[in-house]
This record gives sequence, C-alpha cells and structure tokens, in this order.
Amino acid sequence: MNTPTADRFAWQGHYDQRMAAAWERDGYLVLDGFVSPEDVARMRARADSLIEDFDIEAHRVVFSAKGQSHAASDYFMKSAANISFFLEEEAVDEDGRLLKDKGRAINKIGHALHDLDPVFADISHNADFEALSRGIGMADPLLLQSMVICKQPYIGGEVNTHQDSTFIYTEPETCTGFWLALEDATIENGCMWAAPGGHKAGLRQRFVRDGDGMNMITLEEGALPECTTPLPARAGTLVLLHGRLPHLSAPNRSASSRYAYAVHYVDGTARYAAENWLQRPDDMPLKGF
Ligand SMILES: O=C(O)CCC(=O)C(=O)O
Repeated sequence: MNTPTADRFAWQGHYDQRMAAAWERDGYLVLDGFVSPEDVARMRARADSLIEDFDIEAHRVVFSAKGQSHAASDYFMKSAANISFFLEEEAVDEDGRLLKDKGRAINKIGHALHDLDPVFADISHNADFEALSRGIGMADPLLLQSMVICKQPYIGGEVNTHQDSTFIYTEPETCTGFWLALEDATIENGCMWAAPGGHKAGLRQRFVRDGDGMNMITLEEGALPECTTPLPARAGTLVLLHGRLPHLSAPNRSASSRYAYAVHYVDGTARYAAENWLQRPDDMPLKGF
C-alpha cells in the first residue's frame, strides 16, 4: 500500500481559504517556509548553547532510576516556569550516569523557553505566529509551553499516539500545537505522523493532577484513529496541530538528529483547567502578542 502524503502550503505571511479548508478537513496544516533559514539557524545554535551550559552532574538525582523518583516529578512540574532539560531514556544508566556525550543525550528542553530565552522569545512572538493563530480563529492566543525536541541520532525516543488536549485541557478545547522543524524531519529520523481528520474523534484521555503526582483518566474507550500519514518537514516548515488530532513520532535510529521547536497555545477566552500538569506561578502570567 502506498503511504499517503499530506497537502502542503507555502507560507506567505497570511492564512488563506485553502489553508482553512485543509485545517478543517485534516486537523493539521503543513506550512513550508514558515520561519526563515536565519531564524532556524539562530534557534538551532541557541539550543546547542543551552545544552552546552547545562550542568548535568548537578541533576544526577533527577535523572536516576529512569525518571520515576519524587525529584524527577518535582523537576518536571517546575519546568512549567523555567528552562529544564530531559534526557533520552537510552542515554543514561540506572544511576543517572551518561552513556552518551551530553550534546547527544538531551531528549528535550522545556517548557518556558518562549518567555525566558531571548532568542526563542523573540521568534515565538513574531508576526507570522500571530497571523496564523488569529487566522485559525484564536481570539486571545496565549503561548503556554515551549519545547526543543532533539530526537537524538540512534536513541531518539518515540512519542506515542496522543491528542494534545489530553495534556493541555481548556473549556472549550483550544489547545493548538505549533511544531517547527529546526532540521529536516524525515521518515528515517522520526518525523511526525498524523491521522487526517482524526481531530473529529472524541477526546480519549485527560492527564490530571492527583496529589503531588499525575494520573491518566479515560474519557472515552476505544483506540484512536491510526496515524497513517507522515508529515516530513524541511527545516523552517511549521506543522500546525489541532488539540484533538492523534499524532505520533517514531524512534530515531538514523545517524541524524531531528531538532524541532514546539509551542502550544491556548485561547485566553477559554477556562484553563486547574487539573492540568502545567500551572504557571501568579507572577508569570501567560503572554500573547
Ligand atoms: O516532536 C515530536 O516528536 C513530538 C511532538 C509532539 O507530539 C507535540 O508537540 O505535540
């Protein structure tokens, strides 16, 4: 069977009718040339320098026992309002000792780069992001969380099929993912895959606070629609993801990394759930444009 291909659009600074029709039909949009090569290079270099400056030894306890400890859960919760580093599962042993060079061990950096890092803040708040978020109908687009996802060569971890509204729930649902390739993402190095039209399915699960930890609760039984369509993306391409769209990325067993920058938005007119994992401190309100 042939692998389906996604529609693609060349971004020219504004959202148009053809994009609107594809967004409504598929629940995703692939927008080539959304960010200039210069801005891609700035973000890519900045991610490397953040990793270079990160003192991994100081966080040994966080990374030991494969992230199951209280320290790991606390580190994760606090990352809502800082710049934290998370390791590829295959990059450390049980004691948190690195099995790879630091530069090839980080799985992701998050979750407040868009507010705290000057390079990521500058680009995340540019006119293109504003035009697109308003184009799809957000009345008060707010940037909630940001991540650099590294998908390291050979050990880049898979991201299982999920709907982003599971993790970022608002009423009504407004979570929208802005996923930007910082390197060419291919089937070989773990590009995104999606279920076209799958955003019309119900929300299956919610990830909710439960004491100091988190719990996954089922809202609707049944498997999510299958992610049949790969979304390969040249560096600078943006993939827009509806909060209910089932999507995944496969492990990276290739020799090339697959850096991406993902920002998740919510609409400030919706009620943000107090049970979501990500809660920002009162002195760090969400910003829009
Ligand atoms: O970059 C990836 O591999 C997964 C990203 C993702 O699932 C998301 O941003 O919602």
